[in-house]
Amino acid sequence: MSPDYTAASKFLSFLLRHKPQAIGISLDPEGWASVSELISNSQGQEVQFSAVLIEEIVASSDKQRFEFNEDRTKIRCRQGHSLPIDLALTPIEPPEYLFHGTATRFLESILHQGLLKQKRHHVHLSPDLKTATSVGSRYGKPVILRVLSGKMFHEGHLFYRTGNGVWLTDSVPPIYLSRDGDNQ
Ligand code: HQG
Repeated sequence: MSPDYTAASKFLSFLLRHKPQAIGISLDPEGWASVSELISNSQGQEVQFSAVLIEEIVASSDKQRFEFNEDRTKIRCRQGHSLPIDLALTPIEPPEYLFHGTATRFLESILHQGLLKQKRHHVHLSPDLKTATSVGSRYGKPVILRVLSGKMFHEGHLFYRTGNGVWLTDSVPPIYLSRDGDNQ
C-alpha cells in the first residue's frame, strides 16, 4: 500500500510545530529537528518515517511547509508554530497590500479587535487573493480582508516573509483592515 502522505505530513507538522515530545525528539532554538532522530524515534509510532518518506513529504507539500538545512540532516516547519522557537527571520518591507482570508463568522470580532495571532507566533498574511481564499476556506465560508501593510510598515510594524511566501506580523490593528471589495 502506498503511504498516506497527507496523514504523514500532518503528523510531521504536529511534531515540528507543536509537540516534538510526543515521540521524544527535541527542536533547537530555531525550530530544527534532527532527521535521523525523527526516523529512529518514529518507529512504532502512528507514522514511521524513513529518509525517503521525509523527502517525499517535503517535496510534495502543496504549501512547501517544510525545509531542510543545507546538508539535509535537519528539518523544520517554515511557520505556524505554537512552541517558543525563533525562526530567526529578518524583517523586510512588505508590499503595499497583503491579504488575510478568514471565516465570515470571525469578521465582526476581527474588525473590532484587529487580527490577533491566536495560538501561533504571528498573524499569517497572504500575498494574493487566491491564497487568502484557500486559507480562509479552512474554517467555513471565506471572507477576504485587505491589509494596509505598506502603511503599517511605515508606521513601525515589523513584517517577515517565510521561505514559502507567507507574510508574518505580530498583529494588525483594525485601522489597517478593510473587507476586500470595500472602498480602498
Ligand atoms: C482568526 C495554514 C476572531 C484568523 C494556512 C484565523 C496559513 C480572529 C484564526 C496558516 C481574530 C486563526 C495560518 C480575532 C484572528 N477575532 N478571529 N480578533 N484574529 N482571527 O489557523 O491565518 O496548512 O491560527 O482569521 O495556510 O487561518 O497549517 O491562522 O481564521 O498560512 O501549513 O483566527 O495555517 O497553513 O487560525 O492560518 P490559524 P490562519 P498550514
